[in-house]
Amino acid sequence: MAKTALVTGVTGQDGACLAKFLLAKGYRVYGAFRRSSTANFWRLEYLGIKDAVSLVPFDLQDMGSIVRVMKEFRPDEVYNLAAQSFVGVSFSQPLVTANITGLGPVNVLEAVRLVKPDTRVYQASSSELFGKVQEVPQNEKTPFYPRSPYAVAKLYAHWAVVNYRESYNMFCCSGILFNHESPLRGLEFVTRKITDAAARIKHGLQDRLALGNLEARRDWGYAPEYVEAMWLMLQQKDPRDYVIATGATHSVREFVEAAFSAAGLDWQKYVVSDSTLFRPAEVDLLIGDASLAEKELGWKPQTSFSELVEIMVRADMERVSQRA
Ligand code: NDP
Ligand code: GDR
Repeated sequence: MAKTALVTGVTGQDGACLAKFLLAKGYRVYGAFRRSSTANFWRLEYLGIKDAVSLVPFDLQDMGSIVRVMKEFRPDEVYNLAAQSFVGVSFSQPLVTANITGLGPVNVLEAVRLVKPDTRVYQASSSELFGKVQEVPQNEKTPFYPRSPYAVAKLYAHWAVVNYRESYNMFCCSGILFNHESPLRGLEFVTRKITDAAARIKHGLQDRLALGNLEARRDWGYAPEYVEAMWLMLQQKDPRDYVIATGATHSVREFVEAAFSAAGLDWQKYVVSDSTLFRPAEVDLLIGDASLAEKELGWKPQTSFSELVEIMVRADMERVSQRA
């Protein structure tokens, strides 16, 4: 019998990448998506898997809808990737973010507990939990210090997972994933905003790129590798939370330089600073130590920073040239 997985947030970057990964492993994949007036399946179409995923409507804020999905499909594994995931917007929409990103995962945990408590649950935690970092690099034992409504909400969900594991002996765990990017990244995130702009400027469709804080440093990895780590966590004998990261850090400025250079452009001619894009509180430096994941999951990052930038620039150049 094929294993079954429910992936929430299947229309997002990670949901689409994970669905592709699980299908290749022979899983039956139920992709949970929220209804909107305009269909948003471009990532599943880009990966050529839209028809292979069984799409089920639900909303993370509506526990009844998750209970119904659990009762109908009784999945072996649930990957809860759905969230209001944009840190910048969380400052202007803190309550929506708290409801979706903080309380939403508790709806999933409760639905699993009530309907099929032996289902294994993965929760998408984040390096944003480290925020104002208390040590460098950050590992599973580093104290948290969230710096945004998004991170505060994720912290609530993170501890809810620990609590369900300890209270009900459920197999649930969180991956504390550092930033991971790909050509499927949303355009609001800085990497994709940069690679898309570089491609559009190169093709004469745009003449400037406004950015906020260029000095923030992130540990950027390649998304298709990170979804494998999610799966590995649910295949272990015992549930445990893991940091997933590359162990290298780069500034936004370095990302801009590399991306514009890959597009054959001098970034200084096009990039302007926009103070409205600075955040009320910033996470200045993230760099992860994923040695526990390497030891216990056998997981190691494969794609370097410069390879990641090239993959993203190439994909955006192709996309833009097809439209131009
Ligand atoms: P995206 O923003 O690309 O995707 C988020 C998904 O959540 C979308 O499918 C979105 O649906 C869905 N969603 C949002 N609100 C609801 C809701 N109320 N009900 C149902 N679905 C909803 O995020 P990523 O794929 O990049 O990230 C996946 C998860 O991992 C998120 O939880 C994110 O916070 C977390 N994370 C991501 C990291 C990264 O670097 N990418 C690093 C660490 C953690 P719709 O398409 O309709 O908007
Ligand atoms: P982040 O990603 O906040 O780390 O969260 P994002 O790409 O939005 O920001 C990274 C850094 O770049 C700076 N920055 C800008 N950011 C955006 N979006 N737009 C700009 O114009 C801009 N200029 C500078 C930001 O200030 C920040 O320092 C991502 C999300 O995927 C989360 O869901 C996830 O949990 C974390 O990564 C790990």
